[in-house]
Amino acid sequence: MFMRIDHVGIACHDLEERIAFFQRTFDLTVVAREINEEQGVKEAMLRISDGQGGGSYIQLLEPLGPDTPVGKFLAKRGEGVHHVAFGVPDVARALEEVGSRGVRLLDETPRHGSMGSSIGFLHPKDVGGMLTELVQAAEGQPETT
Ligand code: V0V
Ligand code: CO
Repeated sequence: MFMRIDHVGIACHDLEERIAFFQRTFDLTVVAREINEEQGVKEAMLRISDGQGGGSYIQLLEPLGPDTPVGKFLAKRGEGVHHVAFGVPDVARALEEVGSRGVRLLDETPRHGSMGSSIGFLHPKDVGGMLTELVQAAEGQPETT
């Protein structure tokens, strides 16, 4: 079902500061930035590698407010790894399959994700404590801009 690790999502208080750290420390490059109102985040994608069907990235996440998934996470746990996202060929189908295997879906149907992707989240309590995201990359990935 999984083709790759699409991204690791990292919660931070200050997106610009965290981007600068990852750039100067690991020589990573920002390839996309987005404000996603529905998810309550301002985010940046830093490319690690390209691959067939999509690349792999670090996703830095700053909450748009305290009453958002990342805002609540920061208040409760502080900065750090927020979720792990796996690349799948068909996210709607993957959600359906995983749901039928007894894992609670936070999204019954795919939502809009970074860089035109379609995404869906699984409940962390049903995945051994790891908030898990399934990602179907946009057509035409990997992007090279
Ligand atoms: C909460 N819990 C976590 C967790 N967040 N465990 C591991 N990792 C996390 N990130 C635990 C929490 O400690 C509780 O355990 C339990 O789950 C229920 O949490 P809660 O605090 O009662 O509930 P909420 O209201 O904080 O909601 C948690 C969930 C929420 C996971 C349901 O954050 C959610 O719906 N997330 C999905 C959307 C999201 O995260 N969007 C932001 C990324 P105890 O204390 O009861 O043991 S957007 C993104 O990645 C995009 C756009 C993209 O990739 O393109
Ligand atoms: Co994500």
